Amino acid sequence: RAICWSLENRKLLLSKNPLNKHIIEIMMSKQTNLCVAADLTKTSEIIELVQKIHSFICALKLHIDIIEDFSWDFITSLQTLAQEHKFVLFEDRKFADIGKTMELQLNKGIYKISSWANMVTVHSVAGDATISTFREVVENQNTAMEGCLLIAELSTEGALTRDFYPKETVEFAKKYPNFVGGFICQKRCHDDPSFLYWTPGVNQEQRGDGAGQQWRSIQQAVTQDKNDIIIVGRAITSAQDVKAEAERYATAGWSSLISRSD
Ligand code: BMP
Repeated sequence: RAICWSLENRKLLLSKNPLNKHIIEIMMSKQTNLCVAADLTKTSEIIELVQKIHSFICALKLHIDIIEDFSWDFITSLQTLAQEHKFVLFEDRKFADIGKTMELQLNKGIYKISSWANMVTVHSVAGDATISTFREVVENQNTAMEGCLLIAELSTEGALTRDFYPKETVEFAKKYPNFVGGFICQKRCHDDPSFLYWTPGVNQEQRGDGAGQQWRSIQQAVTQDKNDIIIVGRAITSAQDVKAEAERYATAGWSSLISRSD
């Protein structure tokens, strides 16, 4: 039987995973599959950005370690905005170490990521035992964490995430369906609609940044490559009119998603 990939059809399946349940509800009620990458280095810049774009996003992706004036007030402000305007806080930490070290990086240090991030990225390179340790930590503690995404494929030129790599990553995810919500990938890397497929490397105007990043259009990312959620950074954050650009990406992203034929 053919799988139907419409969100409506996948809702029940997706809702078995706590992270995906949260995301799908936001996506459907706000009609957006846009995640903005807020790669800015000042807390005030991030807050200003969110104030402009909150209606158009399902997730706000951060690299907390690039912020120069980190504070707990900043986290509280983000949490208030996320609660009020319904989006998830996504820390793109790309954990990639032994389980014990990942646990320390998740819970300790300056940022105490697990105390506020609803989701994080995890590399599959260290093997699935590390993912299982990670899951245990999250399940046995009182954290903000709802789940994670595994990095199946990177967007950069020459990335080693090819050949067997995405496939083996999918095998790891299948072992922890309650914890792994989906993948960071370029092309939909699995035929299971209970995962969400998130894709960076999206820009309507430019094709590369001269530093290895490879961009393609929303149409390519969603219609051809069959991803669900687009992750967009500079195309929006560097725009003259940030709000209008966020709206343009959200509208185009959503219409590509809902008009996809499979
Ligand atoms: P931009 O749209 O400005 O290129 O930003 C893309 C964002 O997605 C960055 O935050 C980057 O860290 C992240 N990212 C990526 O570009 N490619 C990947 O394969 C994985 C990522 O997390």
